[in-house]
Amino acid sequence: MIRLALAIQTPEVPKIVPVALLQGSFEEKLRKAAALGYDGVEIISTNPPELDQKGIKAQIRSLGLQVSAVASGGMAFAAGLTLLNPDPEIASVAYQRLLSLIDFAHFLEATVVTIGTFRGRAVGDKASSLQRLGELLHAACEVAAPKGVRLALEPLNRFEGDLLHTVSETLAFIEQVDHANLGLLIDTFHVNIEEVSYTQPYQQALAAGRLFYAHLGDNNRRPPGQGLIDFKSILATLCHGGYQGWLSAELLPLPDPDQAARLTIEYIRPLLGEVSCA
Ligand code: LER
Ligand code: MN
Repeated sequence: MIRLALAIQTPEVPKIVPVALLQGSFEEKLRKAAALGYDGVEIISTNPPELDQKGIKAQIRSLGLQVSAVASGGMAFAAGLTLLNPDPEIASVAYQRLLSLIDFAHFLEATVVTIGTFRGRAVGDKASSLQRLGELLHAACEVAAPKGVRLALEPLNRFEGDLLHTVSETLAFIEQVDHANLGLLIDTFHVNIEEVSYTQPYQQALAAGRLFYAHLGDNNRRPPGQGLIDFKSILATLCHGGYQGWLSAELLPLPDPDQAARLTIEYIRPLLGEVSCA
């Protein structure tokens, strides 16, 4: 079954993450997500040990929500931490924080930690940066695997990253890293910029058994239905390709953070029904 989530940030994140949704306190965000009919929340965190983790888990549970993933995007957007940071001390803190996101995901019974902007940019030549990234992700997967957590690596468009833009190059990289717990997060917004088809990247990732997670955002990064992307074809590909994971709204809070959340679910739920995947 495909389930719907939306990205919200936890209170310790030092700045507003530009693709986080909903307004109010963390508890209010959870209540709004549940009231809108979302199945879960994607939790953007930067430093989980600072949080009341037990309280958060209890709130999420009491509202009947699940945690779709713990997201690392806030590390880069709000905390200045990236895995390939040229400053080795920052890179080391970033890796330790990744381990804490894995622990947090395990605690919240989430099976995915996302790796998008958090990987950082190439330092020196791309080949050695990818080699380093592969080593770090393999080591993190070794920690994550016994906890039932998988890492979902996201191809990013050329304006936001300089490593791994397309699904096929990210898949080749993942196959080289060669860990069962490393797979793909495909974000419609990045697909629209980098790929030659809306559906072929999803088919390729599904055929390889590596599609772990999916982000939703239209070509202008507004809610689905507010732009040009053919979401019906994407949903049909996912549904008929046997995708059993989450679709998570990770997009600009336009026209405002609450309406963006509402517009997304009002557009996507019926479309899942139309492709016989409700
Ligand atoms: C950034 O554009 C993005 O799509 C996030 O998922 C990155 O972590
Ligand atoms: Mn994304």
